[in-house]
Amino acid sequence: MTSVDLYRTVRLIRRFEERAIEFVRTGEIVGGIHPYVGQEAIATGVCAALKASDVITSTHRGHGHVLARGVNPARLLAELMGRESGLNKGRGGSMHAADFSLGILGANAIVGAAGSIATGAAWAHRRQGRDTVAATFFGDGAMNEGMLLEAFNLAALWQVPVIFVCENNGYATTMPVASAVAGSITGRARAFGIPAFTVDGQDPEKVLAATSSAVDRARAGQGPTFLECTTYRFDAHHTFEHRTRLTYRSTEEVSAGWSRDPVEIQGARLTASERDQVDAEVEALLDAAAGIALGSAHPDPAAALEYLYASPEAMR
Ligand SMILES: Cc1ncc(C[n+]2csc(CCOP(=O)(O)OP(=O)(O)O)c2C)c(N)n1
Ligand SMILES: [Mg+2]
Repeated sequence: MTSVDLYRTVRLIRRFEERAIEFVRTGEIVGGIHPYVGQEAIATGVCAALKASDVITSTHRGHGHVLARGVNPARLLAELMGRESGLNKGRGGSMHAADFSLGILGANAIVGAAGSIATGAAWAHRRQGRDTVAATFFGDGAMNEGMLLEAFNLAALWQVPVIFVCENNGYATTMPVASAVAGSITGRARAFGIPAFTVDGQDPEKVLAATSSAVDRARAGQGPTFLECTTYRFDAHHTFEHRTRLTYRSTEEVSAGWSRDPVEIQGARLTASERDQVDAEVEALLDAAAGIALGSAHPDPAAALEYLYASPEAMR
């Protein structure tokens, strides 16, 4: 994966999210989204270290994860707009993107739940003799969910090839980490005997390097690794926040966050012309995606309940 490729992904996620926020404002996306703006380097670096046969699980803030995994932006945007041509036929929406053909076992709106799905999947693949690695993304808030701690336990006990990626953006909704998490985040993983590292989550190359080592360990049968990627959420917890006057973060704090922008950190590694070319490619891709999504039909209300209880086979 070249520096240009990593830049393309961070830029694609950033511009996808900015356009999605705009579609929330215009009402094309109903109900809002949890923007991934500021955290793009994590999805980019982690997914760049995986093979096509590997699997991931994602969260309520999951657009970046699935884009980095190779989902077609037109199908994701159509999904957010509830259209029939969406990734999940418009039935899943922002928080449930899944595409088994790309190893995306699903975003999950239940905080802390997807870690156990990834652990179970990695364990099952290993029992079937495959060399699959699972990466699971979750926030600092998930560190207080029992289900995730149970997943750490079995992953360590059974040496499951899973990579736990904690995106520590400093807050769970409006709750600062220091007010919610006792002890240290990596210390919790280490308590289960899981090697745990803190990584600069604003730099895709550092995330890629740390994840590559974790993938090597997992494939060599050495079990799980925990990566705490330190980051900052530049935008709202959810777009509803744009219409409120929450004061849990000062403007100074948010500006300080923007001073370590992953798009700029990676962009600085490209020449000006390389960067211009990628930016133009991304805009063209997203222009086309917006055209396709806006031109797609809404599902027939009479068919609203179809696919909700589909077997995994039906989602292919
Ligand atoms: C089990 C559960 N409890 C509460 C919620 C409501 N909720 C949605 S997002 C969120 C905050 C999650 O914070 P974090 O894990 O740090 O992720 P971030 O939003 O910062 O990306 C909460 C409490 C939920 N979805 N699931
Ligand atoms: Mg958080």
